[in-house]
Amino acid sequence: MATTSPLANGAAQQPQAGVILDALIIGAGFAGMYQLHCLRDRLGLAAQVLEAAAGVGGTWYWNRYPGARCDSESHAYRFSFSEELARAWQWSERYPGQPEVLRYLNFVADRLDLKRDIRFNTRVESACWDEAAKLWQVSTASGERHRARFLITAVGCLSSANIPDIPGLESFEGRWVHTGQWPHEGVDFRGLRVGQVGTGSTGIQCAPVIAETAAHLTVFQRTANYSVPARNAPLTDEFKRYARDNVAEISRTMRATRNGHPFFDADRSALATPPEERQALYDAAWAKGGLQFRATFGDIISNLEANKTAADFIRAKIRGIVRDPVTAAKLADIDHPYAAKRPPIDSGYFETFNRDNVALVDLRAEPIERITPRGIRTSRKEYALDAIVFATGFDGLTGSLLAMDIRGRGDTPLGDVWRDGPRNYLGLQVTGFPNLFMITGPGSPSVLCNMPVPIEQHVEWITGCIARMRDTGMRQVEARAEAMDAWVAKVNAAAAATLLPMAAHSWYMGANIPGKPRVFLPYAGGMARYREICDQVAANHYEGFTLSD
Ligand code: NA7
Repeated sequence: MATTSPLANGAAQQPQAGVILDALIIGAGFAGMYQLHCLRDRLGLAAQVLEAAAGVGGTWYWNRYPGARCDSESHAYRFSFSEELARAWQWSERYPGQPEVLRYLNFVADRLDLKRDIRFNTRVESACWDEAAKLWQVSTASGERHRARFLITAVGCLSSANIPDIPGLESFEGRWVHTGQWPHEGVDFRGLRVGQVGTGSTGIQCAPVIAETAAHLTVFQRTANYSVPARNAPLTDEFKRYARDNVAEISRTMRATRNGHPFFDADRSALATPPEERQALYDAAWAKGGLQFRATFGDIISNLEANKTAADFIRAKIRGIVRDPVTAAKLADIDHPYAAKRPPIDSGYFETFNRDNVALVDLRAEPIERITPRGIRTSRKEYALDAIVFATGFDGLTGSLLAMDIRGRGDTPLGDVWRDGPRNYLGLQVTGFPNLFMITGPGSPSVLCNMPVPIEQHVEWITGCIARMRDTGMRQVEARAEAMDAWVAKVNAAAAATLLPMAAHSWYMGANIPGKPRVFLPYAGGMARYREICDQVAANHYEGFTLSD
């Protein structure tokens, strides 16, 4: 391996293509940035990032829709590997908005001097394992070819936009846009009749903001959703001081909890708590707001009866907020357990339906038939629209990986190995794809967590593995088939121990994408447990992997 980066000449220009690198990293969000820092600055390797966008940020580069905001609390939405770095940044709100998160990631990239080793505007199209040379050959959309010993995908879990294949979209005479590909110059909805399709976390964030400027907003709801108020607000000086003075303690808590958030699930049971006390605890959690609502009782995501107490509480809140009883009934007609789909948090979502310029269309009662030049036609009528916002989510966890043509040993496409659903070991490696690591792909706790936490853990584990290989003169690492089979079984068992698979239409199951195999994608056993397993594997000489020269 190179001991210094051939690219590290300090020049503020795009790094060159063509040299053989120790590692290529795909994506410059949280994951790719930290992986570059670890390999280049800690191990002294020649590493480079290829990034499709014109800047760093990943998800936060693309998702610029109105109201885009992080659902993790700001003091925990950060890198934790450096106390100094954590103290050097000050968030302004309880939940940072997209522009502030993007500023934070640029701040980190500049502070660590990462941009000189990131090739921007470079979309990877294919990656092929060259068995003879023991190198990954990577090709980009602009025709560049790169070679590297290790290939690390840091492509994000939610970056392949799901634009529904609704007949007639091409005939629409107004403007349409997907929230995950929002134009940088913004969209001016003033005076327009807007239709919004989708009521997931994104739709719930953007509807209240769009309604403020649009002449009229029609929300097309296929599946009614729970949401808890975020209670976003500027941080007080006192809280800022707390966050700065307790960086290490907050990071320790994030690493110890099931979901990487800076709070533990209560260990009391909803069922064992007397109804009046339970109601008071839910009231307090509702007043406090945020994802912590889910942690009010320890059995909410594992016991259906316990879950029903949370679900009924939220349904009652919806009916209490929304004045029109018909609209309230549609919004509260939720068909899955609370938090079995990703639980949104909001800033005035249900209240938005009390505005005169907002209407709800229940697609279960009147499915979309087609898009016409003038709007959306359901089985009941045509809704006249000037603009359509697709808040329809992503081909999650596997979409961005399979969008690249990745081929392992024997020219085998990853898509073939994953035909019936993704298979890997620890979420990190696929048998037959030596020296390819995935950060927060399927089989990782990933999207069930506060994302920086699994990202840092994966990056540090991968860095440790590569360091061990360097120190022992090994050139190849590959997951063993039996280890991969055992991990797939563990991922399935972990999901089965929760209520999560009960939301049959969730993107956790791949169910939002027509034709995608229905498999529970992330590891639901908890981040803390996952970390223990990975540490054990490393301590046992990378048990389940074959390291060879
Ligand atoms: P989600 O959570 O996948 O939500 C997408 C929404 O779009 C959801 O309400 C879907 O209904 C709806 N949808 C998708 N396709 C269609 C079609 N064809 N017709 C009507 N409605 C449709 O994506 P988000 O962007 O909101 O959130 C993704 C993650 O980003 C989120 O979980 C956070 O982690 C951040 P469905 O429920 O499938 O019936």
